[in-house]
Amino acid sequence: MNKIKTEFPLTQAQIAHYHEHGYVIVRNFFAPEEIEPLRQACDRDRSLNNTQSEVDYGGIGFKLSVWSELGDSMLGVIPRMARVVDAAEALEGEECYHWHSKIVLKKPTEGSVAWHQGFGTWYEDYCLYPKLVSCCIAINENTRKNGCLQIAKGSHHLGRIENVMLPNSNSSCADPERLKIVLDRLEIVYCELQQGDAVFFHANTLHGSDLNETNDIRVALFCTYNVVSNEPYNLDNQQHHRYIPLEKVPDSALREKQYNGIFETQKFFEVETADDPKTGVSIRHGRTKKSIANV
Ligand SMILES: O=C(O)CCC(=O)C(=O)O
Ligand SMILES: [Fe+2]
Repeated sequence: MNKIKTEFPLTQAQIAHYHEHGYVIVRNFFAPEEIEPLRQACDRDRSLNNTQSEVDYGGIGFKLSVWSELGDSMLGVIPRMARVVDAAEALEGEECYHWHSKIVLKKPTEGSVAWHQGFGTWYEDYCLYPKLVSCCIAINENTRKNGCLQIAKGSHHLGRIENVMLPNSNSSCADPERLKIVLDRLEIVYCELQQGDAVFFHANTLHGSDLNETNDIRVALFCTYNVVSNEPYNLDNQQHHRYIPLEKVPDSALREKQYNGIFETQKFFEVETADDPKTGVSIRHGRTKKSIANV
């Protein structure tokens, strides 16, 4: 058993908010100085060591770097930190394992993300239940102006919405007809976050974001966890989604610089570009699918 426990557990009120609304914002989840080395590395190398895949919605889209193996780079350490893992397990009420993590770095004028649910595609990855939770950590300030994450409040109660391919795109999104009604009826929450703030959201929570209209980058790190009992019932072509016990690290890991480099040594998923769909393997999942870009 892993004895490491967080010093900063979620409160009962935060857990209740998540269950009622499908998300919860946790201010100061990380101290800015814990996260600052990652922000600087992203700013220095905006291609993240050439690891970004492109999601193309017919001209405007966004770029993301995805990984599932967790080593001792900063990107391997953050998803294993006690405060993140314990929060995921408190929200799910079960042992969790790492599904994948990704960095979405929006340069100026980049980065519109069409509305979707994570479970829209994790269902296609043969997960039976929407028992996955994502933690979005603001690596720099995420604002309305630079295209922060948006969430449709309470949308996790809708259940799974069919995912459809968008025309002239390598990506899918939630069924536009249903989506229009849903977005008319539900409140849209702009998750404006300071560096180090985080938002946890449910696999069925509809989310998306707008373009970055500032002259600076917008960087968010997403860590996604699945519950152990919800491991895909078919792991063909997605061995990286199998259950591997998490090796948690203490909350002090970043403060004490217990990591080896930022992302230089991190192993990422293979890069795919919008006009090079290769074998039809999803850039976000390594899944054998026609769409290369599902979340
Ligand atoms: O970075 C964002 O604004 C949202 C990205 C997202 O939802 C995804 O990559 O699945
Ligand atoms: Fe997403």
